[in-house]
Amino acid sequence: MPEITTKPRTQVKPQVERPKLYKVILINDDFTPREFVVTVLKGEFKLSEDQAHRVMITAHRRGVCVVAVFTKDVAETKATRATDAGKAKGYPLMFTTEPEE
Ligand code: TYC
Repeated sequence: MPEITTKPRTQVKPQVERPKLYKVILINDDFTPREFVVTVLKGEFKLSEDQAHRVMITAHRRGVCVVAVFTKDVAETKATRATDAGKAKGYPLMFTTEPEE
């Protein structure tokens, strides 16, 4: 029996697209104790003591530091939780999110 082969006429779009990623950014302030910033970075972002200290000191010196990159939902949830951890102690500690270029 002869085989009938058909060629697809249209290009099939890939089914999965890479989700857009968002940076979580730590903002410096003059009031939040350094050690508290390090504790929040370790707790919420699972950074090591060394990584957390580097991120904190970079924000302290330069004004801001990228903490990590996540999907939009995860970045926003973590930024909110980390900001709220400071608020709960009366500190103006602030994390924001921003889409990656
Ligand atoms: N600048 C703060 C201080 O001197 C420490 C600090 C660092 C606060 C980084 C916020 O994102 C921050 N106590």
